[in-house]
Amino acid sequence: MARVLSGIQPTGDKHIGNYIGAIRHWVVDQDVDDCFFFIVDLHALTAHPGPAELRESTLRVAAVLMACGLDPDRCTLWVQSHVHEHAELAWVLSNLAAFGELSRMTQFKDKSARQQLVGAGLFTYPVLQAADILLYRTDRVPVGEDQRQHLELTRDVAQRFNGRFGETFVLPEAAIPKVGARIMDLQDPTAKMSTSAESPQGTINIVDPPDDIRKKVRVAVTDSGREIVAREDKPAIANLLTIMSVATGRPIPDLEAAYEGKGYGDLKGDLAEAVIEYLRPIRERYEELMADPEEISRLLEVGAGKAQKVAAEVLAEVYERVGLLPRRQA
Ligand code: ATP
Ligand code: LTN
Repeated sequence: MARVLSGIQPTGDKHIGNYIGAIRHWVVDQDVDDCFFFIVDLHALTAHPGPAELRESTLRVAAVLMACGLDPDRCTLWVQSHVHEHAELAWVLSNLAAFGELSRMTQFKDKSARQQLVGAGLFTYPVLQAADILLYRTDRVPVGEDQRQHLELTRDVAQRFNGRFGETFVLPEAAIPKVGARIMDLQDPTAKMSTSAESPQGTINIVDPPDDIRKKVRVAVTDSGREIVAREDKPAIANLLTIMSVATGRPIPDLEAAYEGKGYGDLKGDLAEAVIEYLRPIRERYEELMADPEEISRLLEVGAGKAQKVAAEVLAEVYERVGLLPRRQA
């Protein structure tokens, strides 16, 4: 069985881009492979969230993941900071990641341009991500398009470590879906849908109430012309058609044929209703789960225990290989 692993940030409400590009694939993977999914609260610190907000978002994102169908009985689901080995391996690996290569990370360049205090943690963010992945000897990492560069760095760091200290880490493959790996912002179809977008109107959250979804779709930016086709010169319409295709299970060419001669307003009306129906069961399950936060914490604790068993073993091997003196048994 392949080892599959991925992480998600506890920032804001997770959006339909996260669901289409990543989470829905994890739900399928958990029945096929040995799956590890976690909430990256240590990574979230790089964006300087308030303490109360971070604690609350972490629990909410756990509920969203379970509502989407991640089942703690069928996968290992935990909070990153509960397994201290992530941070420890990151320190070791930070000595194998070059300053130059970290400086070239596009996410670092984008995010640092928007922050007042650019912390060293934002710079070494991809090193912590490499530690997350390598700590579990991961074969496959299902993620959206924006994570491709971080996965390449992870492989480079793993190769460097193996070359210097002997075969220790598995080289992970990124698994990026062909359709929906980059859902765009409804207000700006040249930018990816994101939690940190300028306007919340461009982002459909997984647990948005139906009226919010109707409004966001209604005011979505469109392209010039009237044709409903997924062409490169029609990025806004192509994005709406992609979301429609995923939500209805109908291939894009079928949708293009069905909307021939119709207007943007027709597409938007149908899209809003399709998205509402697509997300309805998730929102309902989310409300149920949020009524019992104690149970969410309990499930996360079970997950942390399972994850730590693997992580502790791999970290001990790494410490040994790099020459850290073992602590004498008492
Ligand atoms: P931000 O954009 O504010 O940094 P985020 O919305 O990307 O946050 P993450 O927790 O970082 O949220 O992402 C979780 C998963 O969702 C990752 O695998 C990521 O690649 C994927 N993803 C994020 N945005 C999109 C998108 N617009 N389309 C498809 N997949 C996405
Ligand atoms: N950087 C990722 C989140 C993340 C992750 C990981 C994804 C942290 N560690 C390990 C896959 C594997 C993001 O911003 N989506």
